[in-house]
Amino acid sequence: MRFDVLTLFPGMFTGPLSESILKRAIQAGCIAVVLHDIRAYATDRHRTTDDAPYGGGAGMVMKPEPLAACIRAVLAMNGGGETGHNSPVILLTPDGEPFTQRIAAELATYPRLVLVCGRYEGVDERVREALITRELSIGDYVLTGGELAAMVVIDAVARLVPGVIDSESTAEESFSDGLLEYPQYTRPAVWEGRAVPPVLVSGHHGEVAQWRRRERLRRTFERRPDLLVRAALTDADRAYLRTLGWSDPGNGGTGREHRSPVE
Ligand code: 6GU
Repeated sequence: MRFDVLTLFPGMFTGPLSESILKRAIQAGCIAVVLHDIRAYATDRHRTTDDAPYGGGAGMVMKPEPLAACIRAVLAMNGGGETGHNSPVILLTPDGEPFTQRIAAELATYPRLVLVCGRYEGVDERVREALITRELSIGDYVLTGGELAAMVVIDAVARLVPGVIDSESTAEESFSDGLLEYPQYTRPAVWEGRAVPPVLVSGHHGEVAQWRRRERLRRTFERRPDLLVRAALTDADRAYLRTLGWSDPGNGGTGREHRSPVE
């Protein structure tokens, strides 16, 4: 899988891509990250990439011409196959669609993603209309630019690409089934007076599995009760959650408050 990243600050990516799992994934050829400096597509003497907003106001807006030229040049580059045609062109922007594990899994099915990092107070709206196919935000807070958000998307998508990490790790994890993870322990059995839960050293695999399931349910109920509406719950899960004080919304997991009898 290939990620083309369009940015005014390509240096922001070199650190995260040079360590650990992403470094190895690149070395192994599982993923490629190609950085494109938008400033290289500016044609004036000062290589200008931003300008004042029409109508006035604070900050600067990314000019359409260099960004459009960069996007078009990148789409015309052939990554050694049919990768150029249906690649999503994704703008990272705080007013985008909230990025989720579901979207990461969907993006991991493409051979190539084009990630456009917005800077300044924004990108000229006409470039968004003409060339951007999707807009993503990584949460309800404001970053200085889309670079760190693009890096988050690359990380979340890359680990779903076959061969990047052990597939056992992604199959059962948080958000795939809508529950948070159970707590983890390793040696020593007692650390600073705190013992590991005895069930984990009991050797009873069935009891370990039940304990872990219940810990996932308890954590999700305590920390992210909003996730329980869409989680895949069994009758036993619901019974356990009720012992914790949870009341089943009873809407069939549709997330709707009310359901008319004829539906
Ligand atoms: Cl994608 N960009 C910026 N600048 N800020 C953000 C964001 C993106 N997602 C959350 N905050």
